[in-house]
Amino acid sequence: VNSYDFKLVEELAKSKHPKCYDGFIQYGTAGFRMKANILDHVVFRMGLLTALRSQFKKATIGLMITASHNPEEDNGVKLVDPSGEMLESSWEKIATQLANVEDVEVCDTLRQIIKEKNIDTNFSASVIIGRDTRNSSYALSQAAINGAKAMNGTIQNLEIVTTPQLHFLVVCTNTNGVYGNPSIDGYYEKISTAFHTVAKNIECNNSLYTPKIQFDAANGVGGIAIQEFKKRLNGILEIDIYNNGNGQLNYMCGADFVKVQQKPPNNVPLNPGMRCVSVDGDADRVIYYYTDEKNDFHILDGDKIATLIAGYFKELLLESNLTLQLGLVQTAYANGASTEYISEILKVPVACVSTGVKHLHHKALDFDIGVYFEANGHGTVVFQKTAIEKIQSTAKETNIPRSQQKAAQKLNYLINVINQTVGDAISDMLLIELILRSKKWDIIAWEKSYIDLPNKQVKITVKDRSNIVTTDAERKCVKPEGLQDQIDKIVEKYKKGRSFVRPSGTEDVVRVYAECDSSCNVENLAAEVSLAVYELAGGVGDKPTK
Ligand code: G16
Repeated sequence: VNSYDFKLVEELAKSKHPKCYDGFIQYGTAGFRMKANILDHVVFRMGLLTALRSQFKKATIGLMITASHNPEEDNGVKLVDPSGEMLESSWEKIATQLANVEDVEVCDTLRQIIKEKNIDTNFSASVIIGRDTRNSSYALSQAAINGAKAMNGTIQNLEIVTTPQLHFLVVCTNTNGVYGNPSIDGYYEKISTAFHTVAKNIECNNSLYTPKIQFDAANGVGGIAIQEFKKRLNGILEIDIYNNGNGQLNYMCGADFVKVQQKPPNNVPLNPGMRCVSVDGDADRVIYYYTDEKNDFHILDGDKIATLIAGYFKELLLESNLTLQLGLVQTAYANGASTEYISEILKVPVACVSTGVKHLHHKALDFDIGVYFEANGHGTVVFQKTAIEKIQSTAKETNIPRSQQKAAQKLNYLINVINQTVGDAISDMLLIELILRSKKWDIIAWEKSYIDLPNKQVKITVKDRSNIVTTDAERKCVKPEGLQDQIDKIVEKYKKGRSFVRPSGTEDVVRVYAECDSSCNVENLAAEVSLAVYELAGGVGDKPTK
């Protein structure tokens, strides 16, 4: 403990990064997220904590400054564990405690963490820091650096990167380069090389698939990354980029806007049948969409992505005669039609967990190959080490039918297109492009695999969203009393009806999800449930109406 300069830490906590917010703040779905102007002390303290986490795990830890899909004036901080996963939940509690204590208590809290976790303070802490393109992100990243440095941490500042790039680098560093070269160039190189290898063997002649997409970068950091991929994939995939930093971040554009509003983003031309992609502010979510000849809008969300990937991997596993257990993980937001399609048609085991990629990622590791996606487009595929070894040995096997070996080879290359460390909008998009290319599908053929039930998401503002408590992977509401009974009664009236409510972990709202047999009915269902939330959970502002 003596190796730290606690005097300096206390000085910084009191004078340079003082607490300027009295409310209770919580490590949420993806770290702390709030208005950027009250976040400085939180980020400084997370810098301190990251160094301790690094010493505890004896590995490099990541810290990302971003509020992802939230509006420009918000910001946030999330910690990345050594294997690229989100921070372990027991440490979320520690992070919450440290973020809320008074300035004078910061050092004692650190001492307590060191003692309780028996941290080896002699281990040299190592932290990788990145930030998104928000105006507030630079200053906040400096606060995080001040914190990590005060705890003697060695810092690698990546400056502006996508969240998935940061996760990638953490894993590459901790695997000593086995997962990939620990540099941003290494990230582009690994993914684009694998993309080239698969794509060059798939002809696009006589195919519904055309190698061209329109890309909405949400005016965020995804624009920088896609620009680099565009260069590297020149001649193999044409990418037209829109909302590339000339407008407000996530405003009327981006994956969250498209999914929640069920509308195309601003500034992207509507060319009937053209495959369009929207990512979010830190490029970890992806949504596909198109408009048809009648200008009707069609969305292909995380559920459609998950089923496309799982279906294709199942085909490759059959062709390569590999017996690996493939599974899919969703949340309560998954469209009922997708879950039915996965279990009845694809016959792939499906699990449902709470919102937050941290939960999905964890569950997906139960399978040899785990595909996980939230309906909002956040997800990836994870492979057990033993599964990769089996795939690789079959890919090298010459004593088997050529088609079997070829399928294993394809799987082997696809693994390198995927950023397994967390949902990565661009690597996901490139995987989808390769699958569509292989299947000779345009976006309409893909959409036809199953028909989504009409669905709607609504945000309700309440006095205190922590009054809403859920269970059963957020599908049932246990508090406030009586709300679930009301929801059940409402849902009963709608054919194929389903609805649930949960407090958001990234915004100060309660989310309502509804789905049923028709788009007209789903409006009513969502409105009725919203009203019940408003009335029973202390709604503020305008009352929801039918
Ligand atoms: C984050 C999480 C996602 C989650 C989303 C919304 O996404 O990483 O897993 O689905 O927030 O969470 P909530 O409904 O609790 O607000 P992002 O892209 O904003 O980091």
